[in-house]
Amino acid sequence: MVEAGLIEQITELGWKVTFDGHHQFDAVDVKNDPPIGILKNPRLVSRVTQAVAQAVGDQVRKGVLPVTLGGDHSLAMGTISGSLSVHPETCVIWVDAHADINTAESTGSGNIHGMPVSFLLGIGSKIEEFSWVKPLLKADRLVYIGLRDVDAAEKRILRENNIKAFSMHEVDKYGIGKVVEMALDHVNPNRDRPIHLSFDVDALDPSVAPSTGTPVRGGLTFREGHYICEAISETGLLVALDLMEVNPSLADDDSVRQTVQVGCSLVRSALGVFVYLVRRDNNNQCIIP
Ligand code: B3U
Ligand code: MN
Ligand code: MN
Repeated sequence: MVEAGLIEQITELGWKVTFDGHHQFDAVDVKNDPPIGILKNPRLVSRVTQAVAQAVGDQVRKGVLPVTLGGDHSLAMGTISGSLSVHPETCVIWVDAHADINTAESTGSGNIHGMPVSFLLGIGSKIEEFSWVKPLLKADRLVYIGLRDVDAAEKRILRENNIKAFSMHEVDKYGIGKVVEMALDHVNPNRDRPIHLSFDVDALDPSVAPSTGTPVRGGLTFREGHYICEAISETGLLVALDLMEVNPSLADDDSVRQTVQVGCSLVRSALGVFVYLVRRDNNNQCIIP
């Protein structure tokens, strides 16, 4: 996405952009990373996401809007921890085909990208390696859009924790405009809380975004995906953005080009309304313009 010109495109919108570089997290030197239970690459994922939490938190604290491009959606454990460490009242809009809310007990795959939300909520058994992740996210500050591939155990977790989710069924039923409005009414009824948008590109239909690890048919159209970003941009409350699971190593050249372009385009839409954002008063409370 960076090679495809994203930095220039955002600059063109009027933002002053600082590119932080392609983080390879050289400091994260994990030579031996056997599974913990069935969790795969736990030390690597933990250390990278912890570094991301620090990087994102530092930017949000300065009043800079961090855009994190990924990569495995477990990264959102880091990005959302970063946002919440600065603005505890932040609400999260999670756009995805998947709920990514398995716990260490419920996961069937052991893939940590299927689990970040449970870590952020502090549900499921605690894993020492991830003890740095504080349960700062409240279930009523989280809303999903685009779900269509949710494990039975995840459905139970969503129900038990009373978590609001707008699946593709609701998108079909109400239309995307109404769904975004209802989602915002749920997590941000007075439109006064900072918003962290975590957008997994596999929320889009695979015909729109094919180069991703776990495509699922029946997803958001090109316009529905963009509408979500535009509507959130319009609130003026966006404090951090993740655009995840774009994987240029998957699929043919045309598919990669198409997916990278749609990823850039979603980021432009989310940053399209140029406003700033969250300032603080003397009591360290957000001042929303
Ligand atoms: N729920 C399954 C599948 C999955 C979740 N997120 C993705 N796939 N990308 C799991 O592995 O936890
Ligand atoms: Mn995801
Ligand atoms: Mn997904």
